[in-house]
Amino acid sequence: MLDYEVKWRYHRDDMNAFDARKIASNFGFEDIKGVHEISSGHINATYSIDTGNGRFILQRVNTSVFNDPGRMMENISIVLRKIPRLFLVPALDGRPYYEDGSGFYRVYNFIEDSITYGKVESADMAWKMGRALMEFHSALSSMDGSALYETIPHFHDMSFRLEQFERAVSEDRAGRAATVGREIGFIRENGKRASRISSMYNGGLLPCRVTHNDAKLQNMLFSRTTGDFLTFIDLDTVMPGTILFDTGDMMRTGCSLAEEDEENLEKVRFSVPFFQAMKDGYFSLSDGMPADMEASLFNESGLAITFIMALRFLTDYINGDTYFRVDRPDHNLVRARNQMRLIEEMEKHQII
Ligand code: ADP
Ligand code: GN1
Ligand code: MG
Repeated sequence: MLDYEVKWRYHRDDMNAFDARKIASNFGFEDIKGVHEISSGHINATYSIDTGNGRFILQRVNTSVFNDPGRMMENISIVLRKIPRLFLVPALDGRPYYEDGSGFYRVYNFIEDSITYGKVESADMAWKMGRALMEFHSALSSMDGSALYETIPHFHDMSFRLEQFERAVSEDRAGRAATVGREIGFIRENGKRASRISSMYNGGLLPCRVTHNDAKLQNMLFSRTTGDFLTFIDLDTVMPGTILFDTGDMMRTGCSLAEEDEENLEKVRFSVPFFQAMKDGYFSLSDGMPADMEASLFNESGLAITFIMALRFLTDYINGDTYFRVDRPDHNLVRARNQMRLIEEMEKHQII
């Protein structure tokens, strides 16, 4: 069986099929009143569990994506000391996770009154996003980036991602490459200019800091009642990086008027007012951060990260959907096209 077929099965059949009640007992929860699947993330399997002591988030970590989850949990434990509201519930043996032959599991407190969004709804919300990201960066700015373990090596390394892409095209394991010639052309035409930030970071021209690396809107929790930002979640990729990886992800997901997988490209428009508000929010708290070089590349970070997502979604489509959770066969292709359109929109508005 081909490797990608095994992973497809993992996503399709097995991904969410763990016995949450049984696993929860290893964290001391015996009286589970309800279990609800949350399927908005693309990587892990997530449930909310209602217990006699309140609600919690139980996750099975995707260990084909995170190869050393024990070390990843060490990173997360360090970072959580600096982040308000979110904490891990230890397993009965005291470790911040439980592991057996069926998988690798962890429990977080459930952030009550929280909501996540697939797209920004107002300039005020965009401002709050910007401010929240700067608060996150500032909270971690005293830490030495290189002290953290790299949970996914080369995660934002554009040359590496372009190599993976070219390999996927030449192997063409799912027989899809011939149907996406236009999209392959887009990647090849724009790869070089979109690589600038990644090359500068690899060349030591940008500070190595502790960054989130998945700072998309859906990984930010807001209050349902006040609309205020509550916390970042999904800390699995917190590791050394440049803050531009995060500002780019914030732009990618916070300035588009459509969700990442909107199929109707007419709806994929870049909001200049949201962008201005987000930027104002980010720079409303400067705190000696970012450095001039980082600040000058803020707009370009939107290109870098939107491009890397177009590239990764298209690569996954060509590989036969081995990585991101998909709900339908063309899901990754739709996402890739959506991101390409967003880049065109950034150009149209002379943001990049
Ligand atoms: P993935 O790595 O698969 O993206 P996430 O950690 O982002 O998984 O979690 C998936 C979803 O679960 C989030 O988008 C959010 O809706 C919800 N979620 C995760 N952690 C919490 C939490 N501590 N409190 C409330 N909701 C949460
Ligand atoms: C994945 O786990 P989730 O859904 O928050 C992915 C990110 C992508 C994002 C695109 C570990 O994030 O890199 O930007 O999908 N996470 C990983 O929505 O690959
Ligand atoms: Mg997530």
